[in-house]
This record gives sequence, structure tokens and C-alpha cells, in this order.
Amino acid sequence: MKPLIQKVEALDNGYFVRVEWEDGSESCYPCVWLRDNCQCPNCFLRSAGARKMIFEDLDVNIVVKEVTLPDREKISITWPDKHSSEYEAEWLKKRCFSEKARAEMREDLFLPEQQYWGSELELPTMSFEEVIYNDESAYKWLCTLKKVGIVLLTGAAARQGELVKLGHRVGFLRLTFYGPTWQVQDKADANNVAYTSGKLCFHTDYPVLQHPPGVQFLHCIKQTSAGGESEVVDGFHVCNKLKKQNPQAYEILSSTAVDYTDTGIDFCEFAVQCKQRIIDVDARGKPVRINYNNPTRDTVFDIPVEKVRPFYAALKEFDDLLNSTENKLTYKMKPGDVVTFDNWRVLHGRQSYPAGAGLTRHLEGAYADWDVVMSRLRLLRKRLLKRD
Ligand code: OGA
Ligand code: NM2
Ligand code: ZN
Ligand code: ZN
Repeated sequence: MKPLIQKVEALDNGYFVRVEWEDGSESCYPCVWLRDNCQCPNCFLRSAGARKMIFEDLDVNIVVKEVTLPDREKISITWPDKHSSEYEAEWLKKRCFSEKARAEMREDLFLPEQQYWGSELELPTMSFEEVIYNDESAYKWLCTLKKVGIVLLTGAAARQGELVKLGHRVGFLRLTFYGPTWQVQDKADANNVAYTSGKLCFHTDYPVLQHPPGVQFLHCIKQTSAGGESEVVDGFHVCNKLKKQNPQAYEILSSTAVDYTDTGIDFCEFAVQCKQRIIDVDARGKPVRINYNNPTRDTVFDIPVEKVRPFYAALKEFDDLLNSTENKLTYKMKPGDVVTFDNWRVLHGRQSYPAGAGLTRHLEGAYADWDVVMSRLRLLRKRLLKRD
């Protein structure tokens, strides 16, 4: 159902072009934007889908000389320097500047809708095999991962290497100082608290990196009989609760830069330092990323002395909410389970387990970036729905 144009005219001394659609609705386009986005081969490189025109050649005060409607599926503009541009109706419609059209485009591109959850969540579960081999399953997996923040995949082999397959499925994994994939086991002289048999309180992985991994995969290869249970909690849901319960605590956690540190040797030697706000918020104050890992929070704390105790009080309130039974979800991974989750949103932890002789528990872990995961999601959607 292609949109058709009824009428086109220049407005405001040629600074705007107004398009009237077949259904009576209208869209208004600034001429500077139209000229900037000319789709002709001189201005736009089709093979790259990218602008070729250089910004220095754009007259930001440009007006149209003439605008016409050669047929109802496109408009044609002649510019004062005789350059001419054509714009297709469908292309224009998608780029309409109205609040509604922009919101639709935003939703299409970024899938911002999220479903917050508490302990009542039934872990979305899918077959690992199907996600690997079936495009519809892979698409559903990634949509749920984006919306709910967590999906359990079952039926992977109980050996190393399954996450590399999942990495190929999305594109590629994110390399860090702990290697392309990493082994969560009780290790002698552990270079990370995760590599012990101790309890891991709710955390997000790797806040010491300036761009922490967006997505995490944990594959259970061997599970201990006693202990080792997993816990997850929706960090954004808890943020909302904290904001209501104690706006000041929320303010402190979303404004205080906390020092993180990680030093050691693994994939190679490392000495990483970073400052992160535990609750990262966007310009409107909405949480966009949790950066919280107690073991790597630095002993160095670069804030004025009088702000230290209020900070701890705020963090205690947040941590208590993370651990409240109505918010957290507990489960125990079985060999062959792969939990995939939004590491910017979902905090995870594990119960301690007995440090026995020999290997009693083994998970393989890996990271991916949201850019890569969302790119795969869009490509799968395009292929499945045959659209762009
Ligand atoms: C980790 C981690 C969870 C587990 O290694 O960062 O959270 O169940 N592991 O061992
Ligand atoms: N591991 C599991 O931030 C962190 O140190 C999380 C990372 C060691 C790769 C743990
Ligand atoms: Zn052009
Ligand atoms: Zn972790």
C-alpha cells in the first residue's frame, strides 16, 4: 500500500515544502534537510547507502526554486543553482517530521519497548538448536532478549564451544581481557572473584570497561549438586521502585561517578580503570544502563568526603531492593542450558557452592555488543517480513 501525494507546494518563502497526502494528512519538510538528503548519484552513494555530498557545499539557508509533482509517487525540486532532486512518496512519508511519524520510526529502528518484571516472571525459554538453525526462532529470541531482557536457551551440548556458535549466529562475540569466551570455575589464584566458589551478589559484568558488554551468554557445562543456584533481577524495574521509594537515593546513584578497577593477567595483562554511575540515565532521567559490580568497585573513591556516607546509604537501599523476594528470580542451570541476558539491565548472581576436590561446576561465558545483536535482529526481521 504505497502512499500517494495529492498536492505539493513551497511554503514560508521557499524554506519549507508541504506535501498533502491522498488521505488528507500533510507533512512539512525543511528545504535545508531536503537538499542535504538529495538522493541523486552526485549527492548520495547508493552502494553505501550514504551521503556523498560534503557539508561545506550545503547552503543552510537554501530555498526551493520550484517544486512539482511529476506523478503522485514522487516530488521534484529545482534548486536555485539548477541542481534538481527527486524524492519518492514512500521515502518522504517515512521521514515525516510529525511527532507520531518520528515515534513510529524510532520504534522500528530501536525497539525501545521493554516489559519490566519481578519474581513472577516465567523465564522465556527456547531451544538452542532452533535458535541456531531457524531464522524465525532466532528473530523471536532476539526480540524477547530486547524486550524482556532475558531468554533461556536449552539443549546445547554440555561441552565448550557452543557459545562460539551463538556468536556466529549474531555476528561475532566481544573480546575482553578474559578472552573470546571465558571459563567460570573455581580456580587457584583466581584473577576474578567470579572464578572462586564464593557467592556472587547481584552484579552486572564488566562496569570497569567504558562500554560494558551489552549482552551476556552463560552456558552451563557442569553443575554442582549443592549450591550454585542462579539469581536474576530486572535492574530497570528496581530503579523505578527506588525512584518512588527514595528519590534522593536515586539521584545520588544516577549522578555519582564510582571508580572501578581491574588488574591482572588473563587473555593478556591488564590494568583497567573507569568511572561509572551505578544507575546510568538518559537526558530525561530514564535508566539506560546499570553499572554495578561490588568486587571491582575501587578502593579509590574520588568524591568529596561528606558525600561518602550518603552514597553508601543510597547503595544499600538499591541493593536491598535488588535482593527483595518480590523482585528477584532464582533458578538452577542444568548442563546444556544457556542463559542469554541484557547485561545493561539485568543483574545476575549465584549462590556459593562447596569447593570440592576436582571440578564440580563449570560455566562457559561470552559477551556480545548490543550493536551487533540489534543489527542481526533487523536483518532477520527484514528477511522474514521481506521489507526494509
Ligand atoms: C560471572 C557470573 C555466574 C555463575 O562469572 O560473572 O556471574 O553462575 N557467573 O557462576
Ligand atoms: N568475568 C566473568 O566485572 C566483572 O569482573 C565480571 C567477568 C571474569 C569475565 C566478571
Ligand atoms: Zn543531488
Ligand atoms: Zn557475572
